[in-house]
Amino acid sequence: MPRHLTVAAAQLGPIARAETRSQVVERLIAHLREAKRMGCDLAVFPELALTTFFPRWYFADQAEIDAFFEVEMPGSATRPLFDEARRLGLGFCLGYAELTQEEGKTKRFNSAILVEKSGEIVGKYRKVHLPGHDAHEPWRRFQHLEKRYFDVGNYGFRVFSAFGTKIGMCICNDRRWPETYRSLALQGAEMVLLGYNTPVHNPPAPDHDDLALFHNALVMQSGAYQNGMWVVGVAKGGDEEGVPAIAGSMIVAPSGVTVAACRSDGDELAVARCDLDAGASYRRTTFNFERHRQPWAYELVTQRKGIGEPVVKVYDPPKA
Ligand code: ING
Repeated sequence: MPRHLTVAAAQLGPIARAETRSQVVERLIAHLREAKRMGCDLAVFPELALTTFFPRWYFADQAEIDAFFEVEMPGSATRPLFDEARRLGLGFCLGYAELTQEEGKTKRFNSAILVEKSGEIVGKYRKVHLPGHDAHEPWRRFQHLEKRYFDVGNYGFRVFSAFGTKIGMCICNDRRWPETYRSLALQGAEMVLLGYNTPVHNPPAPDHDDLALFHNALVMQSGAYQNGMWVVGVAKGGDEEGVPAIAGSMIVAPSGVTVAACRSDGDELAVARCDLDAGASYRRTTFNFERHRQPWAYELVTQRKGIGEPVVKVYDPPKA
């Protein structure tokens, strides 16, 4: 019996700093209703989908920073989103800034949750790869202070049984690192959901700017194909507070082919009816991890003894 999941990449255009949580939640609810009309089971929202991408600014005052964080999920402003999703019978994935107490310490994470059609939170992820810098760097046209404002995610990469499949999550910069997809695939993930805020201009490497959309597609299509998984990547795009960000939201099949994509850089849905068995032929042949992978070979085995020839430890490969 074929298994299908109809998924919406629920792209957002800019969120102004002045936009309240309730105003943003109204936009998210409009997406949920349209996704339901289009027959979706699941809607995927971008990274930090409740506020403007605040790491673009340096704030000296912690209280100003913390105003962008959620101290409970759902909270009063986000409960209408959960209620509407449950009423519609739709699940969703939501990126947000999480402020929490752990072992008596205040922690701040760039997080995402997976919410089933019942309205229950069935998965949570905290961003591992934090890009950018932690000190204020006035030379930049805009800041990218994720390393200053967030702790490194402490859940690692995990897979959640939901929507009749196994779903992994990651966030934005995570999508650029092949280990992200592989560690989820090794746990049996059939689909990876991710949101992103990606400025067109990367101050330390302006020569990469023209390739921003190409790199965006490259990393998600590669991740999908090399692991026989569906990848759903959802942007917050457009010119947000004077900083242009790429859009390019897309749904990529395990073949690596993009089967649905947004055309605008505003609020837009891209929808695909995903065959959850589409990855099987890749995982059974080309990317049969059990048959073809050689984990012992991937260790970094070179070490230098002072100056001179690297010492490379030679392994006797385990008997096949
Ligand atoms: N944003 C960017 C991303 O990885 C970035 C950071 C931009 C990295 C351009 C490299 C080049 O898509 C976030 N939020 O991670």
